[in-house]
Amino acid sequence: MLTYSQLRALERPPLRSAPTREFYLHLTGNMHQFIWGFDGKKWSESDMIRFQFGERVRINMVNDTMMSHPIHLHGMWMDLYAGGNLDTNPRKHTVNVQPAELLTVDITADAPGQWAFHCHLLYHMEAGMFRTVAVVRSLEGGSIDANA
Ligand SMILES: [Cu+2]
Repeated sequence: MLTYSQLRALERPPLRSAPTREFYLHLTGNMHQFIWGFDGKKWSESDMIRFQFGERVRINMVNDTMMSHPIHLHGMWMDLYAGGNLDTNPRKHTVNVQPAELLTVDITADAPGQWAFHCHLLYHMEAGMFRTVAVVRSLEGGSIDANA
């Protein structure tokens, strides 16, 4: 079986560097009750995920469910972390996270504003597996400036 660790970028995309911040995001849900979300919360219960404009951030996605989830980020690339070679890690807009898998992506927050971040199975998205990513000037707080 082919895996993401076998994928290589043909040429080095721009803006590659090591992340300066990272966090874990759990993909959560229940097939029987049809509840889906991130970190045990559906979208309406959750806060925005904030990126600081220009930062390089790592998300460690942990799939706690028994289904695979194609996780899609609008507006920015996700560089698959495939062993630390920043030259050849492929970049994707959607990554498929398998059951019980830890999948790591690095993102350059180069797109000010608010972006959708969600499971691309639309019935999971509608059940709550959706977060808003806000690329802001400062992580210190203050109002969300859509123009960062
Ligand atoms: Cu899903």
